[in-house]
Amino acid sequence: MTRHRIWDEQAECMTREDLEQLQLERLQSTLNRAYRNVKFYRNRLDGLGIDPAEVRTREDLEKIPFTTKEDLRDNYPYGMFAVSLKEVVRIHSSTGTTGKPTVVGYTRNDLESWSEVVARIMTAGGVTSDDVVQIAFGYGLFTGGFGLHYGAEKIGASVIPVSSGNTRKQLMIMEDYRTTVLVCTPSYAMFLAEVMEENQIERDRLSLRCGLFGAEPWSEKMRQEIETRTGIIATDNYGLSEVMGPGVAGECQMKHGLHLNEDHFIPEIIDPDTGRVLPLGESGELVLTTVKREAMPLIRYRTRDMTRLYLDDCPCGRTLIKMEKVSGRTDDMIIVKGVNIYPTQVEEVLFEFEGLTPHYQIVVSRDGALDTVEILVEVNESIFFDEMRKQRDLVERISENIRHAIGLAARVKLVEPRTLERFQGKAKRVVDKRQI
Ligand code: DLL
Repeated sequence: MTRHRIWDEQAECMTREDLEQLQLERLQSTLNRAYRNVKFYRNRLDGLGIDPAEVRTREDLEKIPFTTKEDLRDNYPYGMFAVSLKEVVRIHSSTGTTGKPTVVGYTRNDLESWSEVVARIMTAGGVTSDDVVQIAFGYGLFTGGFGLHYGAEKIGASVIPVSSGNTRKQLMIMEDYRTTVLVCTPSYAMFLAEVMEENQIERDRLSLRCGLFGAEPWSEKMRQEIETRTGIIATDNYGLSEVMGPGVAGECQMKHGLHLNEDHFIPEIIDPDTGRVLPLGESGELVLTTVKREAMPLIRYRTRDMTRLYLDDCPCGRTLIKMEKVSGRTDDMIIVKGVNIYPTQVEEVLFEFEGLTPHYQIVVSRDGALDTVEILVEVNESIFFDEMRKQRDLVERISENIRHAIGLAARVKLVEPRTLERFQGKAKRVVDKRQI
């Protein structure tokens, strides 16, 4: 086996002891700066009588309250900045589907750190200076496009900043410019694979080798489907704009958990209901503290993402803590009759059946006092033309497996090929009519 490439061996392969020492030093300086320069943190710590100098261990960090999305909104637009605007050289923001978006600032050093951590996860995903990288994430306020762009450039790859959308053009570029690495959301990769098949673009006419996918939850089954249909190695990478953007964590080609850049972000897992910190290995909500960021340090930021942290001996040699593939967001999770459902659970089941496409939508409605779940699943042409009896039989089998997987009866409805919406960015899988 070839030696695994590592972008920054010193940072990514540290002993746990050295890493924890480094984290602590950086944490202390972050807390001091946040206390001195961000009114929100000063008021909060003063209110609780906490002196940042008292935080001497990782356990002490637990005394500090969480920072939430609401806190960022309350301090809109620049209230969370720890530097003056003069030092800020870039501004991004989160999508802000509800209320005001959250604004994120970067100093020149922050941009440098950002491109470093993205270079790490891209190298882990297989990117080298010989690659031609097609970035089909949106460029703009969303951090996906620019984030991956600067990481790939740092590695020295040839970057094509095509941005999102225009699927035919994406495929033309992919073929003509001999793209070797595709960067986008997994749902868009799936859609590209579909359009490739429709247009009879054979896999071997393309030079694609790897795909680095992220920005939304996706199941293992979805990975297998993308890999089989496109013939590439697909890895997952994770991040969020509030703490920086992509580059927080990413899989290596072992595809067994995401290496989290712990020298930049201290992770914790909490019980989302009680806020209690859970022991290593347990599943819960990921909380991140930035320890290198200058413009906007965040202390114990509640990501709302559900995952698990663990340590293992990854054959790639990285010693950074691992994060399991994110199963979903606490706010994407639908609670029906007290049962928690994540779209990825439904996705896993759908992939078990022949004749279905990976396009689906979960619709939750309220019928009187009763909540009902309907799952719309797009079928492919072969099933569509099948007789009614076969279709009914398929619906029954899907319903049975879904009931088994989520512990709840859902109505399954097959819909015609190409009728559900396709997404060029993040897919929206749930329509919750109860809130309307
Ligand atoms: O999605 C940053 C990003 C861009 C990550 C490109 C990876 C690649 P936001 O728009 O702020 O930032 O959305 C962040 O997306 O809290 C998760 O809920 C979700 N998310 C991001 N990556 C993954 C992933 C970017 N690999 C929110 N798996 C996060 C599951 C993900 N969910």
